[in-house]
Amino acid sequence: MTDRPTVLSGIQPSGDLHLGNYLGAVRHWVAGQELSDSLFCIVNLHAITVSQPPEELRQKTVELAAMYMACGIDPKTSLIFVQSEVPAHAELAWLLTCMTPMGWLERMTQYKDKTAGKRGERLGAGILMYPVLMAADILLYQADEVPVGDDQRQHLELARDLAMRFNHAFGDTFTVPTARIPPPEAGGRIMSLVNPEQKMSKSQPEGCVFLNDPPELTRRKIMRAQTDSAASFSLAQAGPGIRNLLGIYSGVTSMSFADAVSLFEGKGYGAIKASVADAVVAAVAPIQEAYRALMAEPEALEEMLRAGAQRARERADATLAVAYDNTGLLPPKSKWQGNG
Ligand code: ATP
Ligand code: LTN
Repeated sequence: MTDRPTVLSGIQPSGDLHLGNYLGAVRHWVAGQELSDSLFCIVNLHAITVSQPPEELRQKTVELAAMYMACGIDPKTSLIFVQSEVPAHAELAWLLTCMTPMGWLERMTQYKDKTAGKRGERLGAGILMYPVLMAADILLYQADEVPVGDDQRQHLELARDLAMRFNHAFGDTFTVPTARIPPPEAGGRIMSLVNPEQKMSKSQPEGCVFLNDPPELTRRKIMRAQTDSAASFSLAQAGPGIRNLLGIYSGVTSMSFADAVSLFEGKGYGAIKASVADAVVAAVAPIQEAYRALMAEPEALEEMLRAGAQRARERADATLAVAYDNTGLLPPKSKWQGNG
């Protein structure tokens, strides 16, 4: 037992990491890891709520592990593991599923957005159950804090509600987690470069800067970013596109948003975009270099993930055993077979 908070978060291996993922989540994981007991999961069971080509899913899973490390997650300090390698996630998800009112899930904004205008026959039920699996990820490790982007706020509320509901029904079992969400202009909500009214999202790759994009492509995307038609920047009149670029600048340079505003006040949009592009290219260069080095040693990555899964299983199984017991289920197999 330590007095450091337990921190858990995860990203789906459903595409490449983009600036939104980095500034909204991963950067904060890195900054906090020394002061916490941190676990970072690659949530491949979440990724299959929409169909994924198997070979691509396998590849993206390993790539995401390398990207976590390239961004600065140190596997000696933090635990990095793949969700499907810890069966307790799916097992606890079932227990929680049985006590989740369907209405809670149907009210989730992300569920409503992702299913809008689509016919039920064509949608896997995983898309509805998704936040329950996410709650299982968090509650299994008794996480105190969950650092995520602003889009995950509602899912975190659900995880808290489920922890309290379970504790109330079956006795104290789970820590009630707290969301750690950066303010929108400090990276909590990075917007799409082609449509600054929408968040930067892997499902709209044309609006993303991916951490692995070559420098020329990053520059081109930022220079073409959608902004209002003002000639020069003034905060009072600034539209969402230029504010987003300043948010990105402040994120990658670690300058406060207010200081970035002072720096660019009165400057032309072309010059601002060029500065933002330079800052992004400079920030991702060391990440890209580290990523290439890590991907050149796949055996080391596999070993790191194997060791991570082993440690995660031990921790998750301990919580699952208590949850089973409190629910009146016989203890899970690992308990009556020793640690097998
Ligand atoms: P995407 O929409 O890009 O597929 P997602 O939210 O569906 O992303 P993940 O890729 O698993 O799923 O998100 C990983 C983390 O990145 C989460 O903590 C999420 O809140 C954060 N995140 C995703 N997009 C943004 C964004 N545009 N701005 C800030 N944080 C973001
Ligand atoms: N739903 C999250 C990914 C996710 C997650 C988690 C984040 C799955 N399990 C546990 C934090 C903690 C998303 O970003 N789409």
